Amino acid sequence: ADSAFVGDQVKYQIIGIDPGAGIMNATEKALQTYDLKDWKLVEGSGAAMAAALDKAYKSKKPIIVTGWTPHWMFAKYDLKYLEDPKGVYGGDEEIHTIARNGLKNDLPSAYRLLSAFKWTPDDMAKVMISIQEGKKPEEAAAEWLKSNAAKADEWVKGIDKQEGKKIKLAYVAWDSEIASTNVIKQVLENKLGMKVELMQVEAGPMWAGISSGDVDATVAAWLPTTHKDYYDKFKGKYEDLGVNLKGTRIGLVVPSYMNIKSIEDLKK
Ligand code: PBE
Repeated sequence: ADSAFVGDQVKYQIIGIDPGAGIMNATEKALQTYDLKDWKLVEGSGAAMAAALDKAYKSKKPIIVTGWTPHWMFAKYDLKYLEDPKGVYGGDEEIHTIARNGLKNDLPSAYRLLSAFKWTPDDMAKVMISIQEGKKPEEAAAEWLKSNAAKADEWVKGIDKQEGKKIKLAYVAWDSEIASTNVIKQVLENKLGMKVELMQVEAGPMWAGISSGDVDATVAAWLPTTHKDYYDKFKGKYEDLGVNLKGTRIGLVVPSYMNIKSIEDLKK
């Protein structure tokens, strides 16, 4: 029933995503910090989390998920972040572009483009939403680039082509990163003439791949909080090319019809 304690309503489960994601570490920390001993964080994937949310939402059932912004789910459903008075999930974040050491010398044009790549949460959300509505990631990226040609022109301004040169980008199958990675891939290909290989991996291997030099770059580093462990662990073994998007957020997300406001409400 609606009046039951929220823990009983959702079987003391928080629906998580892939185990390497920063939000999973943050949520384990939250369970400790808020002393939520009875609760369990369920591992899965971004897609499985979204499917569980969709199912619950359609029947107005309670559910708690690990969520982040930008994400299409905030356009599709009426959702809210649970307040985090102890600040476990950090505040506003940024997404950074990270390159392997030596990329500047080996692929200077790609390096310059990757350093110049910058867009907004709204831009990213547009690509994510059209993928969610059924477009292939390549189509959605191409359409966004067509209607935002001035932005891409700005990123490549004054940069020489590197016709036929190969570059390897790593990303994790989070909806936000599927969007950004497909956009930058097409700019590297269509504007600089490069051949781009995309490697879909987990978060740990993504950071390890760049740090070992097996991968050239990623546009999927959430900082300063979400990927702090990776950022610190591999320090010196990669180059931080700076921010490509500002104004992200992570946390626990519930449908607005749920009668709780704060992570503290999860404690009996
Ligand atoms: N995310 C989306 C990632 C970063 C991008 C919030 C799921 C994470 O938790 O590592």
